[in-house]
Amino acid sequence: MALCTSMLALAGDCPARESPLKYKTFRGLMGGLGLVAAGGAAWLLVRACSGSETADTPPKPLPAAGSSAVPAAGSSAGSAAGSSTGPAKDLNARILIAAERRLSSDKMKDAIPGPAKVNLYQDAGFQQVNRLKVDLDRDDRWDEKWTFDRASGEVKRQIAPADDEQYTVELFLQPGGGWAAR
Ligand SMILES: [Ca+2]
Repeated sequence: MALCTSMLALAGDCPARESPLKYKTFRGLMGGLGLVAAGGAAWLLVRACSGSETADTPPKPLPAAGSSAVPAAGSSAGSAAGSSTGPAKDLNARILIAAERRLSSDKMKDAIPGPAKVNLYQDAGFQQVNRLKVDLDRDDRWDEKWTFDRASGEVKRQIAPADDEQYTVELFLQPGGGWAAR
């Protein structure tokens, strides 16, 4: 039996080493191969048919190709500081929601999961977040500072377009939801 083990183990065919588990694995493997073969045959069939019928009608783009048009989250971090479309708009909406929080301390670091770092601050005397800072690219330099005047409802957004903490752009949240300079 030792001979069998040593000789046939290489071929994976030794009866002494046969076990239900191994048989199951074998069955699974063969089943998988069968599926692959069936899939390949079906693919060839489809390809043959479509090849004869779509000579003058280009195939529709695959759904996967269309999905690539959707911008990936955070793909434009750092360059979209002043933008009001796409991921930046989504981020701004999430920031405004986060800013409605009432913190149990004076600060909440990294309050929004994602590529941008957002720190919330609730200074003494405030019952909810009254300012926040945004680091779009997490380079430890703030790209934006937001201030919430809870009495008037005014939301001021100061932006450092060069990511150098020089806040040269100042925008205010408009009643309709957009941003505008004063
Ligand atoms: Ca930054």
